[in-house]
Order: sequence, then C-alpha cells, then structure tokens
Amino acid sequence: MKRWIAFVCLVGLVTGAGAEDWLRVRVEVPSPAALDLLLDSGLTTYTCEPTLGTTDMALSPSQLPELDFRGLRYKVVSTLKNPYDVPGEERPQATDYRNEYFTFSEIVGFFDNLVATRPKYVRRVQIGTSIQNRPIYAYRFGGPSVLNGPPSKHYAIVGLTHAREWITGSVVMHIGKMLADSLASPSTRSLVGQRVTWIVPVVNPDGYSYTWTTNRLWRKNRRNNGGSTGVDINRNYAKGWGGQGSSGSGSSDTYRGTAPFSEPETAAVRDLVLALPNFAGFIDFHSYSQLVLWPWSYTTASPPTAGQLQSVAIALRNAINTGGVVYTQGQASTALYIAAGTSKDYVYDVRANAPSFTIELRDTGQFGFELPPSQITPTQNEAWSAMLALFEQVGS
Ligand code: 0X9
Ligand code: ZN
Repeated sequence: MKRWIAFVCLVGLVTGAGAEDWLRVRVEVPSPAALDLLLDSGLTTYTCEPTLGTTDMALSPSQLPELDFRGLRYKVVSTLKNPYDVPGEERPQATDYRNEYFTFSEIVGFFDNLVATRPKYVRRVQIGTSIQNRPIYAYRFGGPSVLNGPPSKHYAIVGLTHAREWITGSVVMHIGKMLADSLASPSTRSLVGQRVTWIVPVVNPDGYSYTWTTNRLWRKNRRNNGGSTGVDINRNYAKGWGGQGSSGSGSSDTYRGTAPFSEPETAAVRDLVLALPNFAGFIDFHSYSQLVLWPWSYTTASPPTAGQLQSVAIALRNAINTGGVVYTQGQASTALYIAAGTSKDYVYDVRANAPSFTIELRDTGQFGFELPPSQITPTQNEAWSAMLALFEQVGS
C-alpha cells in the first residue's frame, strides 16, 4: 500500500490544549485496506460512520505516531476531554433521570422501582449474565388482563448495547416510565392497549460500567480475547455474521467474536426475542446520527418487506420530527454503511419480517457520544414519540 506522509494540522490548537486533552483526529480513508488498517489498530473510533472518505478517531497525543506508522494521513479537528477522566460509579447518587445520566446500578434501581410501584403492570426477568457476572435484565410492561384476553402483540426494546452511547439508557428508562404510567391510568391505557413491551435497558452491563469507571469511549463488551479486549455485540448476531462491516481482529471496535452468539449479551437478547409470542416489533437504540434505520444492514439488497419497513420508518421519523429536531430514515446498509451481524437483521429475519429498527439518537456529531445532560429530556421525548408511532403503525 502506498505510504503517505502524515499531515498534521495543529494550528492554534496545541497552544490552548491542557496536558490532559485528547484529540479528535480526522483520518483519510481512501481504500477498504486503509479502513481495515485503521479499525484493526485498536485505536478508539469517534464516529458512527467509520467509512471510506474520512473517519474520526479519539486519540491521545501520544497515539498519533500509530497513524504515522500505518501511513495514514490525518488532521486534528478539535480537542476532546480525556476519556479516562471518568466520574466513577461511586459519585453521589443521581436522582433525576430526565436530566442526569444513571450508572448501571441506578438504571436497575430505576426499573426495579417501577416493578415495586406498579407490580400489576411491570415485571422483571433475568435473561442472562454478563462475562463479569452482572445480571442482564428484561422488564415486561403489560396489563394483567392480557393473560386472559386475545393474544397480545409483543415488542422488544433494547438499550446500551454500545457502552458509550449513554443517551440510549436514558431513553429506555423514559419509555419504561411512560409505559408503566400509561398502563396504570385508565385515561391513557388505550395508548398501549393490549400490547406487551419488553425492555432490556442495559444489554452490555460490563462495557457500560467500564465507561463510568475507566474509559468513557468504550464501545464493546469486556470479553478477554487473549491480547485484546471486547466483542462488538452488534456484530455478534447470526444474520450475515462474519461479513462486510465487521472485523475478525480482537482489537477492532467492530470485532465480531469467535462465532455468532458467542457472547452472553447477544445470546440473552436472542433468547428473549425467540421466546415472545406474536412478535410485532423491535427497536435497538444507539447513538448518534439522528437516523431511523431498517434492514438490511449486512447487504445492500432490498429486504422482502422494504415498502412496509420504509413506511413505518417514515411514520417514526415524522413522529420524532414534530419535536423540531430532524431525523432521517433509510435502509441501514445504504443510508449508513454495511454492517454484518447486527441485531435488527437477526430479529427481522428470525421473527417473520417483524418491523425491526435501529434508531440512532442525537446528535449529529457536535457532542457525539457525550451528549450534554440538557439534551436528555428532549431526546427521551423523541424516543417516546417513536414508540407510540410504532404501536400505531403495527396496530393492535
Ligand atoms: O455500527 C453500529 O452498530 C450502529 N452504529 S453505532 O455508531 N451506534 O455503532 C449502526 C448499526 C446499523 N446498521 C448499519 N449501519 N448497517
Ligand atoms: Zn451503537
């Protein structure tokens, strides 16, 4: 491969930077080989779209030579907070889920409190255990009447697959709260109707804890790969596993693992989705990019029900956009990039083409994964609008 001379644009930057500052570095990616070189480097990605063209990375100044060494051209576009400068999980307990990010145990406490206050409508089931022995919980939201009534439609909603995408934990908490409140009040019960919604608030508890204790920008789980750490849970599902947009290298942020469902987190979501009767819809929340994405991810070929997926996605997007912030929709592989082994492809495939989406929440890159707490409430409202639109589209 042609070796470029690194071009560093540090003008006016280094002067203002503190000793602890990290750098947002835009790397030129002219070829698939260069993209592999970059992703397999084990350096931290700082973008939702590691694609040909340019890709942003989060690097300490001391890591810049690693790009030089690989012959990758780049420029520094801004400084970043040192991702190793983390709050720790022992900070004073958060109380306001509308305006503060919650740790793993706070999120569990929040959902357990919904179970305690609305026992008729909310139930908890442990669907798996992480590598570091943390529980993976799913919470069931539905009226008790559904036990005797007509077969209800079942939905699954998951958050915090990617550890650093903190806003996804906030939105699933809000959806849970709104579902519980809606079910418990006769005036709003019709919003939810006979439906049963299962929420897995934290698919990746080990990775999420690690973003609080050690590295704010960690994405994967904490699997010991022998010399590297972590499997990308959203490359570990069976559909298209091993294909384009996933890596066989343990150090990559998109490492697919040794086999489909090699990871307990992925297997837990699979088992839940396979167990639900009358499966009617799936949303996997991610950030960032403000996109409603539908299958396929693993191929640019059209899915069998493309027309239906697109019209549901348009309804979700329209519902979100009434709040004023603009999301767009599209088939994941063409609107974003090809990614093999993702959740929504698997769920769509295995559950008879049930509408399945990845929703990439705010923002479009200004703050990225570190969305300011002031944007938690409006983003939660957007997600709840999308949820209601999905219910409406699928029908009761
Ligand atoms: O790459 C992913 O897993 C998702 N983006 S993220 O930045 N949150 O990691 C997107 C998955 C959706 N599918 C495709 N982009 N093909
Ligand atoms: Zn993600």
